[in-house]
Amino acid sequence: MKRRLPILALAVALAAGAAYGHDAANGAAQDAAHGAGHQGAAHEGSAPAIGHPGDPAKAARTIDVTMTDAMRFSPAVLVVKRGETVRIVARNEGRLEHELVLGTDEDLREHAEAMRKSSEMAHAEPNMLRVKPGGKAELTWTFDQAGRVPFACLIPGHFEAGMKGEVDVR
Ligand SMILES: [Cu+2]
Repeated sequence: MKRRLPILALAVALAAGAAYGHDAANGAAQDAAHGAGHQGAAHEGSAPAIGHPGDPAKAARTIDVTMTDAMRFSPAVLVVKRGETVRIVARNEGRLEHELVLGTDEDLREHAEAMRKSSEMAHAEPNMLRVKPGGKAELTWTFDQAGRVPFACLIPGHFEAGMKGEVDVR
């Protein structure tokens, strides 16, 4: 098993490159962030961009997302207004567990890597939800800045299969 990890990591790196390669500017930013990543705070410069946990009482609306064993979110692009607090309700229509994690591309990649090293890694953070087959879960988030906020299912194999989407903050 251990011998396979570098190959998996490479495959994921390639997949991530393919998935995000269309955005050259973003790719350059990621490269820059990667280069600077070990100088200090790992999330410096990236954390504020995705927003922060929202107060459920202030959620202006609910966005429904479905998750499937085809390793897709539907819709894959969620449009919100800058500053808006929304409740994201995810329904799992598959027979596998799925999750939805908000984060920068870099954060998601790092998190996916950690998940592969410890697939039973238990975690519960405000920026994520995990849904059992046939179930639903929700999170409330405030999107502070215009731009794209990626999200993905980081269960091993799912991220690599393209189970990702983004919030388009306008
Ligand atoms: Cu999944």
